[in-house]
Amino acid sequence: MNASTQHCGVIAIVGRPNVGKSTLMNHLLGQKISITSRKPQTTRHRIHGILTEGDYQLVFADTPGIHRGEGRALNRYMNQAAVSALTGVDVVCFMVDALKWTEADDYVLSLLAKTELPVLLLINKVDTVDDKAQLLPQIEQLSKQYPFAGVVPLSALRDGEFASLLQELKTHLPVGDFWFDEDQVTDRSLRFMVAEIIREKVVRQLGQEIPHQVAVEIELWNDTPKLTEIAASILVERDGQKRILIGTQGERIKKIGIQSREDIEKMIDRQVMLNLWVKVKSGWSDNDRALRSLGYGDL
Ligand SMILES: Nc1nc2c(ncn2[C@@H]2O[C@H](COP(=O)(O)OP(=O)(O)OP(=O)(O)O)[C@@H](O)[C@H]2O)c(=O)[nH]1
Ligand SMILES: [Mg+2]
Repeated sequence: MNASTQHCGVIAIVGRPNVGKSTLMNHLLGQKISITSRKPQTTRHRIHGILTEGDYQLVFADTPGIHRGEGRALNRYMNQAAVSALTGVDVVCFMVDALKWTEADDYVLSLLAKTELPVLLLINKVDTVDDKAQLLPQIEQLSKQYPFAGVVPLSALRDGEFASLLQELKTHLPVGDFWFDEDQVTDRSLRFMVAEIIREKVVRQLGQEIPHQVAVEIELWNDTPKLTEIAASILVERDGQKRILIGTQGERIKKIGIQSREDIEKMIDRQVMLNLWVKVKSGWSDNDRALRSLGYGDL
């Protein structure tokens, strides 16, 4: 391909927790790259999803939901990962929920105001709004608060509605060689993706019982001719959390194992033997060293 016609750039998707950022990235890519759940603060790392269409390579950066409050080291890490995602990008998608504006949205907007980047306002979850005319006053009001480069109402869950968004994003991509192979969909390793799949199942299984104090560490990865053998530890903070995670007669951890294995098999397209262990490692989520050893160091 002639390099001079190629366009490539980074699009950061930012917003408060739970507005649908990871859902949008996954649906744009037609593949699950970033884990999602009904609970806020699901995404912890910045994750790149890569979409190559013709002469355009769009590198999306999904980010942890930005929230105020410093709290534990993990929270600081997550906010930092999201805010640092604003450097070196070409355009920002600021995502909000069509029905709910909170102080956290104000906070994100105040951070964006400090940058000079073009910002598209994405009003997500419009499928939850019966009367679409309701959106107009909100759009008008927000447009007064910030000079958005564009406003796009959408539903991240609905495929096939992204043409105008992609069109708009492409206008902001600079001319330049592709950074990634055309068939590459993420910059993260398989190991990372597997750990994230397991964490997703944990977060989804646990309801509100355990706050987000769960981390996953891959202990073993062995490709044999027939199958891939994987062993992973699920780290929790306390004994009580370990009991909850294991469940009565190991029922819950078994479910987490089955669901994770099914997703991992789909992703790597091979048979998988998955062994999960639950370990108590108290204080990991507020300990900078422990966080680094779990891969939370590389912003
Ligand atoms: N009804 C509806 N629900 C949506 C839509 N997009 C996302 N959701 C739901 O909103 C919830 C949160 O979605 P996520 O993609 O995990 O949100 P996020 O912004 O990545 O959240 P954090 O990673 O915690 O910052 C999930 O239950 C999604 O299914 C949408 O367009 N319509
Ligand atoms: Mg997310």
